[in-house]
Amino acid sequence: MSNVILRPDWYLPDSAATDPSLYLNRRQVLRTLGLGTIGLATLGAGCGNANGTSVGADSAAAPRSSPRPDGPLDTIPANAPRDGYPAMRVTEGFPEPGRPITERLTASSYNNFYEFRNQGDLKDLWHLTADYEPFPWTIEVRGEVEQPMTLDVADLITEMDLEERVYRFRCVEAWSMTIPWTGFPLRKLIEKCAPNSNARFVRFVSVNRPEQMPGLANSPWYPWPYFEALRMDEAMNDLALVATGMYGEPLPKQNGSPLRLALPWKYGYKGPKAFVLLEFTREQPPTFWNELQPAEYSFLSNVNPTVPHPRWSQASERFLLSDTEGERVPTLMFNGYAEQVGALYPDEPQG
Ligand SMILES: Nc1nc2c(c(=O)[nH]1)N[C@H]1C(S)=C(S)[C@@H](COP(=O)(O)O)O[C@H]1N2
Ligand SMILES: [Mo]
Repeated sequence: MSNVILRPDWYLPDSAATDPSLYLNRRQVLRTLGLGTIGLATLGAGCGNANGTSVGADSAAAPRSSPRPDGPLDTIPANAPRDGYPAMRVTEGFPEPGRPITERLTASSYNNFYEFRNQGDLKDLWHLTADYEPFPWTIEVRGEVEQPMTLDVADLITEMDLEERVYRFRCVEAWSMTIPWTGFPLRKLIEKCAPNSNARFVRFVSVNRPEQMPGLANSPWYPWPYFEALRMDEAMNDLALVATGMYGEPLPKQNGSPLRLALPWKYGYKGPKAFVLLEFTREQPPTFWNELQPAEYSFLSNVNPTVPHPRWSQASERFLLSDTEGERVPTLMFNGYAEQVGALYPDEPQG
């Protein structure tokens, strides 16, 4: 489907990006930017008064046996398939992001992945992923399908034509990045699953391994495992991507290895990481954040600057270019993808 294919440009060695002092200074830098405050506000949003820092996180932590990774990119699993990497960049069918790509180390060291959250700087979790072993990995497919099946993810990655897509990424907490994902359309995965004509929604459930994921052990008040869902017409949209990699390589663990969804018109939490189940349903399934705080996190959760979060405006966002550069910019309708997805949401204010 692509006439325009560009070779990714960020393979050029960039010594600045690998200077450890950059990420060692992160906390300090983010505090200066005011991001620490946003993070704390969101913690309250997500789990009410069950504030993670008040729990004896160390005593509850899963035993950690593997050595701490040296840096955020050392968490790319050694046994992740690399066939098809780096993939050719596709630019047809959706707009250019209109802003530069976020620095790679920032995208892999400022994360939301509650299964790994511990204490302190809650975004700083890459070093807690040592015990997590994504491969081998299978996905169970069930519900309204012709035939339930189990898919091996390494096979899937090898068999799919991988492509690179540079998407804008917007978290509900009002920060954003620009990410070069590697992956394949969710539509292709769904076609492989062969849903029947009763299927109106598709539900995703993330992995639940408390012995490998310290955040699971430390936050029993959440309804683990993480669960999300989309309407079928959303899931079949061209923009919906199954990401298996980023920046030309397989996903680091903290970014959702071995696979996660990238839905650029929705708030980040609509894209489950590390899912192990795909279930096709007739009825709208419950979703994790919506179940916890329905007034704050809707089922659709499209990026919409005219619909404020009850506790903050969504009209603008802090665009994180690097650990030290975070400019406040206006948020765009459907995160800039209104032309691609606006017709799916006739009831949503689009002014
Ligand atoms: N399983 C799972 N998936 C998840 C989350 C999570 O905590 N657990 N966090 C979500 C949120 S809030 C965001 S913003 C993105 C963050 O992706 P990143 O860390 O790769 O930027 O993942 C989403 N997917
Ligand atoms: Mo998020």
